[in-house]
Amino acid sequence: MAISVYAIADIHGEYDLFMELLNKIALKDSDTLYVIGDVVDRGPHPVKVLQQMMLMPNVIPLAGNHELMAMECLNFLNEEITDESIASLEPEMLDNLLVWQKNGSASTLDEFTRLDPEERLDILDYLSEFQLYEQVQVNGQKYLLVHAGLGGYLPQRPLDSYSPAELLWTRADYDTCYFDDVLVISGHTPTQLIEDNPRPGYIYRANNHIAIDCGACFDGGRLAAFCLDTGEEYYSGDHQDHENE
Ligand SMILES: [Mn+2]
Repeated sequence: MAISVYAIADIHGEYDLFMELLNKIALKDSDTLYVIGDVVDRGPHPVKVLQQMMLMPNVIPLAGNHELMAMECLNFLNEEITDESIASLEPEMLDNLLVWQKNGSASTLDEFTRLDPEERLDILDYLSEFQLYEQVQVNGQKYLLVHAGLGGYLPQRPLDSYSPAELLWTRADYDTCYFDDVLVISGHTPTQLIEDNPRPGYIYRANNHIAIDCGACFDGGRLAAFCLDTGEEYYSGDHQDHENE
């Protein structure tokens, strides 16, 4: 039986699009699916997507900048209020909360607060497993999977020397080929926003970059899956505005 490897990025709470896309690629238990960050925030059901991923041992989750923000804030908010936690509400934590709020935290917080304490801890445990990047080889082709990056790029710089911010916040430089023999698959920047992209809103390939965030949570956007074995692209139906639930 042929085994396939797929990548999806920037699901952003779009549970229905995620399920539709899983159906479309007919993901088998023996296949591997890398989810390259930004599962949470913006769209309606971030926690529901996380819980679905938790049921799937063949999903390998990588962190996005939104998971970084959510982790910091949820770990803080989930602690019991004590003298100590009030004292730790320093300007830096207030700033973290504000930045997260500006970046679409509402749906994540809303679903998270509806969970019982045990379910909350399961979510926090799961988020703590998310890796910063992953290197894989499929059919002899090397890939680097990373949400954004690489801030402070230098050709000889070892990957483990990049900071979380450089990997998860800095937009990829699609004009620069980072590695001659490695294809870099990233999300973070909706392909609608890549300059001179002939196919905005679809997977973008140039200079050994494969950009797969097709703006699922935005009007006119879609969720994309990239098959590392075949280079095939799969898309959810176009994003529809959903009713508020
Ligand atoms: Mn994103």
